[in-house]
Amino acid sequence: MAGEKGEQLKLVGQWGSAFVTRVKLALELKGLNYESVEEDLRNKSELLLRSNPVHNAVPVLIHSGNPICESQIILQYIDEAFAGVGGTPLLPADPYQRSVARFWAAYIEDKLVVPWDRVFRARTDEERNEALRQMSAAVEALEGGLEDCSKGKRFFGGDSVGYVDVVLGGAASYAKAHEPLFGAKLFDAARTPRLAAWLERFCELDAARAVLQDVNRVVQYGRMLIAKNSARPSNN
Ligand SMILES: N[C@@H](CCC(=O)N[C@@H](CS)C(=O)NCC(=O)O)C(=O)O
Repeated sequence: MAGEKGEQLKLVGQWGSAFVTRVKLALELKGLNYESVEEDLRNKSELLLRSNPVHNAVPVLIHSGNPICESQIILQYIDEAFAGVGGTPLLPADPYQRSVARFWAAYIEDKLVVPWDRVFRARTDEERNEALRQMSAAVEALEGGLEDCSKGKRFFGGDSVGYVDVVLGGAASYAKAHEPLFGAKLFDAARTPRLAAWLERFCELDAARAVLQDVNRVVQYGRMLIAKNSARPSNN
Protein backbone atom coordinates (compact mmCIF):
# COMPACT_ATOMS: atom_id res chain seq x y z
CA MET A 1 0.00 0.00 0.00
CA ALA A 2 1.37 3.42 -0.93
CA GLY A 3 0.88 6.25 1.54
CA GLU A 4 -2.66 7.08 2.45
CA LYS A 5 -4.18 6.68 -1.01
CA GLY A 6 -4.05 2.90 -0.88
CA GLU A 7 -2.34 2.65 -4.27
CA GLN A 8 -0.12 -0.34 -4.86
CA LEU A 9 3.64 0.28 -4.90
CA LYS A 10 5.95 -2.56 -5.85
CA LEU A 11 9.74 -2.27 -6.13
CA VAL A 12 11.50 -4.82 -8.31
CA GLY A 13 15.08 -4.84 -7.05
CA GLN A 14 18.17 -6.74 -6.09
CA TRP A 15 19.71 -6.43 -2.63
CA GLY A 16 23.24 -5.52 -3.77
CA SER A 17 22.24 -2.80 -6.23
CA ALA A 18 23.14 0.78 -5.29
CA PHE A 19 20.56 1.96 -7.85
CA VAL A 20 17.83 0.02 -6.06
CA THR A 21 19.03 1.33 -2.69
CA ARG A 22 18.49 4.90 -3.92
CA VAL A 23 14.84 4.12 -4.51
CA LYS A 24 14.46 2.37 -1.15
CA LEU A 25 15.96 5.44 0.53
CA ALA A 26 13.49 7.76 -1.21
CA LEU A 27 10.51 5.54 -0.33
CA GLU A 28 11.68 5.35 3.27
CA LEU A 29 12.27 9.11 3.52
CA LYS A 30 8.72 9.72 2.22
CA GLY A 31 7.31 7.14 4.62
CA LEU A 32 5.76 5.11 1.80
CA ASN A 33 4.87 1.45 2.17
CA TYR A 34 5.79 -0.83 -0.69
CA GLU A 35 6.18 -4.45 -1.64
CA SER A 36 9.78 -5.42 -2.33
CA VAL A 37 10.31 -8.06 -5.03
CA GLU A 38 13.84 -9.52 -5.05
CA GLU A 39 15.08 -10.28 -8.56
CA ASP A 40 17.56 -12.98 -9.59
CA LEU A 41 19.47 -11.13 -12.32
CA ARG A 42 20.85 -14.42 -13.72
CA ASN A 43 17.31 -15.66 -14.22
CA LYS A 44 15.15 -12.59 -14.76
CA SER A 45 11.47 -12.80 -13.95
CA GLU A 46 8.61 -12.25 -16.38
CA LEU A 47 7.63 -9.29 -14.21
CA LEU A 48 11.03 -7.59 -14.76
CA LEU A 49 11.18 -8.36 -18.49
CA ARG A 50 7.63 -7.09 -18.96
CA SER A 51 8.12 -4.00 -16.78
CA ASN A 52 11.50 -2.92 -18.18
CA PRO A 53 11.62 -4.42 -21.69
CA VAL A 54 14.22 -1.88 -22.89
CA HIS A 55 16.97 -2.39 -20.28
CA ASN A 56 15.82 -5.52 -18.39
CA ALA A 57 17.41 -3.90 -15.33
CA VAL A 58 16.46 -3.13 -11.76
CA PRO A 59 15.16 -1.00 -10.14
CA VAL A 60 11.63 -0.81 -11.49
CA LEU A 61 8.97 0.85 -9.39
CA ILE A 62 5.45 -0.25 -10.26
CA HIS A 63 2.81 2.21 -9.11
CA SER A 64 -0.81 1.15 -9.54
CA GLY A 65 0.32 -1.09 -12.40
CA ASN A 66 2.48 1.55 -14.15
CA PRO A 67 6.19 0.66 -14.36
CA ILE A 68 8.77 3.43 -13.86
CA CYS A 69 12.37 2.58 -14.83
CA GLU A 70 15.81 4.12 -14.18
CA SER A 71 16.67 5.02 -10.59
CA GLN A 72 16.96 8.79 -11.02
CA ILE A 73 13.71 8.97 -12.97
CA ILE A 74 12.07 6.93 -10.21
CA LEU A 75 13.39 9.36 -7.56
CA GLN A 76 11.90 12.29 -9.48
CA TYR A 77 8.63 10.40 -9.92
CA ILE A 78 8.39 9.69 -6.20
CA ASP A 79 9.11 13.34 -5.44
CA GLU A 80 6.33 14.49 -7.78
CA ALA A 81 3.71 11.78 -7.31
CA PHE A 82 3.90 11.78 -3.50
CA ALA A 83 4.63 15.46 -2.94
CA GLY A 84 1.80 15.74 -0.42
CA VAL A 85 2.50 12.54 1.48
CA GLY A 86 5.24 13.54 3.88
CA GLY A 87 8.97 14.10 4.17
CA THR A 88 10.70 17.07 2.58
CA PRO A 89 10.97 17.27 -1.23
CA LEU A 90 14.17 15.76 -2.61
CA LEU A 91 14.68 18.40 -5.29
CA PRO A 92 14.78 22.08 -4.26
CA ALA A 93 11.88 24.33 -5.31
CA ASP A 94 14.14 26.99 -6.83
CA PRO A 95 14.86 26.22 -10.53
CA TYR A 96 18.51 27.24 -10.27
CA GLN A 97 19.11 25.12 -7.17
CA ARG A 98 17.33 22.23 -8.91
CA SER A 99 19.74 22.57 -11.83
CA VAL A 100 22.71 22.52 -9.42
CA ALA A 101 21.40 19.35 -7.74
CA ARG A 102 20.81 17.71 -11.13
CA PHE A 103 24.29 18.71 -12.27
CA TRP A 104 25.95 16.97 -9.30
CA ALA A 105 23.67 13.95 -9.59
CA ALA A 106 24.72 13.61 -13.24
CA TYR A 107 28.36 14.08 -12.21
CA ILE A 108 28.09 11.28 -9.65
CA GLU A 109 26.53 9.00 -12.26
CA ASP A 110 29.02 9.69 -15.06
CA LYS A 111 32.28 10.26 -13.21
CA LEU A 112 31.96 8.15 -10.07
CA VAL A 113 29.41 5.38 -10.59
CA VAL A 114 30.69 4.38 -14.06
CA PRO A 115 34.30 3.72 -12.89
CA TRP A 116 32.93 2.24 -9.63
CA ASP A 117 31.09 -0.38 -11.68
CA ARG A 118 34.25 -0.97 -13.74
CA VAL A 119 36.27 -1.61 -10.58
CA PHE A 120 34.16 -4.70 -9.95
CA ARG A 121 33.99 -5.77 -13.59
CA ALA A 122 37.69 -5.31 -14.43
CA ARG A 123 39.47 -8.32 -15.87
CA THR A 124 42.95 -7.12 -14.99
CA ASP A 125 44.65 -5.23 -12.15
CA GLU A 126 45.57 -2.50 -14.65
CA GLU A 127 41.91 -1.97 -15.60
CA ARG A 128 40.91 -1.95 -11.94
CA ASN A 129 43.66 0.49 -10.94
CA GLU A 130 42.73 2.87 -13.75
CA ALA A 131 39.08 2.82 -12.64
CA LEU A 132 40.13 3.42 -9.02
CA ARG A 133 42.24 6.38 -10.17
CA GLN A 134 39.23 7.84 -12.02
CA MET A 135 37.08 7.40 -8.92
CA SER A 136 39.65 9.17 -6.78
CA ALA A 137 39.72 12.16 -9.16
CA ALA A 138 35.91 12.29 -9.20
CA VAL A 139 35.75 12.26 -5.40
CA GLU A 140 38.02 15.30 -5.18
CA ALA A 141 35.73 17.32 -7.44
CA LEU A 142 32.68 16.05 -5.58
CA GLU A 143 34.09 17.49 -2.36
CA GLY A 144 33.62 20.90 -4.02
CA GLY A 145 30.12 19.86 -5.08
CA LEU A 146 29.19 19.15 -1.48
CA GLU A 147 30.45 22.58 -0.47
CA ASP A 148 28.54 24.15 -3.37
CA CYS A 149 25.22 22.39 -2.64
CA SER A 150 25.25 22.31 1.17
CA LYS A 151 26.49 25.85 1.78
CA GLY A 152 28.13 24.60 4.96
CA LYS A 153 25.04 22.66 6.13
CA ARG A 154 24.81 18.95 6.91
CA PHE A 155 23.75 17.50 3.57
CA PHE A 156 23.90 18.19 -0.16
CA GLY A 157 20.23 19.13 0.34
CA GLY A 158 21.09 21.63 3.10
CA ASP A 159 19.53 20.97 6.50
CA SER A 160 17.72 17.89 5.21
CA VAL A 161 18.57 15.07 2.85
CA GLY A 162 18.01 15.96 -0.80
CA TYR A 163 18.27 14.50 -4.28
CA VAL A 164 22.08 14.36 -4.46
CA ASP A 165 22.28 12.80 -0.99
CA VAL A 166 19.99 9.98 -2.11
CA VAL A 167 21.79 9.49 -5.45
CA LEU A 168 25.16 9.19 -3.67
CA GLY A 169 23.75 7.60 -0.52
CA GLY A 170 22.50 4.60 -2.48
CA ALA A 171 26.17 3.59 -2.64
CA ALA A 172 26.96 4.38 1.01
CA SER A 173 27.62 0.74 1.95
CA TYR A 174 29.91 0.40 -1.07
CA ALA A 175 31.74 3.55 0.06
CA LYS A 176 32.26 1.91 3.45
CA ALA A 177 33.30 -1.37 1.84
CA HIS A 178 35.94 0.43 -0.23
CA GLU A 179 38.72 0.25 2.37
CA PRO A 180 38.36 -3.47 3.17
CA LEU A 181 38.12 -4.21 -0.57
CA PHE A 182 40.78 -1.87 -1.99
CA GLY A 183 42.97 -0.85 0.95
CA ALA A 184 42.10 2.86 1.03
CA LYS A 185 39.12 4.89 2.12
CA LEU A 186 36.99 6.30 -0.70
CA PHE A 187 36.20 9.42 1.31
CA ASP A 188 39.38 10.07 3.23
CA ALA A 189 39.13 12.52 6.17
CA ALA A 190 42.45 14.18 5.23
CA ARG A 191 41.75 14.54 1.50
CA THR A 192 37.97 15.03 1.38
CA PRO A 193 36.90 15.91 4.94
CA ARG A 194 33.41 17.08 3.99
CA LEU A 195 32.55 13.86 2.19
CA ALA A 196 34.07 11.75 4.97
CA ALA A 197 31.86 13.49 7.55
CA TRP A 198 28.86 13.36 5.19
CA LEU A 199 29.14 9.58 4.86
CA GLU A 200 29.08 9.04 8.63
CA ARG A 201 26.19 11.49 9.03
CA PHE A 202 24.21 9.92 6.20
CA CYS A 203 24.62 6.39 7.55
CA GLU A 204 23.21 7.53 10.92
CA LEU A 205 19.87 8.56 9.39
CA ASP A 206 16.89 6.36 10.30
CA ALA A 207 16.10 5.86 6.61
CA ALA A 208 19.70 4.82 5.91
CA ARG A 209 19.76 2.43 8.86
CA ALA A 210 16.55 0.89 7.59
CA VAL A 211 17.66 0.21 4.02
CA LEU A 212 21.45 0.27 3.58
CA GLN A 213 23.09 -3.08 2.96
CA ASP A 214 25.23 -4.66 5.65
CA VAL A 215 28.81 -3.57 4.86
CA ASN A 216 30.33 -7.01 5.51
CA ARG A 217 27.86 -8.58 3.11
CA VAL A 218 28.84 -5.99 0.47
CA VAL A 219 32.53 -6.76 1.06
CA GLN A 220 31.87 -10.49 0.49
CA TYR A 221 29.74 -9.73 -2.58
CA GLY A 222 32.42 -7.37 -3.95
CA ARG A 223 35.12 -10.02 -3.49
CA MET A 224 32.96 -12.55 -5.30
CA LEU A 225 32.36 -10.15 -8.26
CA ILE A 226 36.06 -9.26 -8.50
CA ALA A 227 37.09 -12.93 -8.48
CA LYS A 228 34.41 -13.89 -11.01
CA ASN A 229 35.21 -11.07 -13.45
CA SER A 230 38.99 -11.42 -13.14
CA ALA A 231 38.58 -14.99 -14.34
CA ARG A 232 36.45 -13.91 -17.33
CA PRO A 233 38.06 -14.60 -20.72
CA SER A 234 38.98 -11.37 -22.55
CA ASN A 235 36.64 -12.01 -25.52
CA ASN A 236 33.61 -12.32 -23.20
N1 LIG B 1 20.88 3.40 -15.09
C1 LIG B 1 20.19 2.38 -14.36
C2 LIG B 1 21.19 1.31 -13.95
C3 LIG B 1 20.51 0.10 -13.34
C4 LIG B 1 21.43 -1.10 -13.32
O1 LIG B 1 22.53 -1.11 -13.90
N2 LIG B 1 20.96 -2.16 -12.67
C5 LIG B 1 21.69 -3.40 -12.66
C6 LIG B 1 21.82 -3.95 -11.24
S1 LIG B 1 22.86 -2.92 -10.27
C7 LIG B 1 20.92 -4.41 -13.48
O2 LIG B 1 19.76 -4.65 -13.26
N3 LIG B 1 21.59 -4.99 -14.47
C8 LIG B 1 20.98 -5.93 -15.35
C9 LIG B 1 21.78 -7.18 -15.51
O3 LIG B 1 22.65 -7.44 -14.66
O4 LIG B 1 21.50 -7.93 -16.44
C10 LIG B 1 19.48 3.00 -13.16
O5 LIG B 1 19.88 4.08 -12.72
O6 LIG B 1 18.49 2.43 -12.68
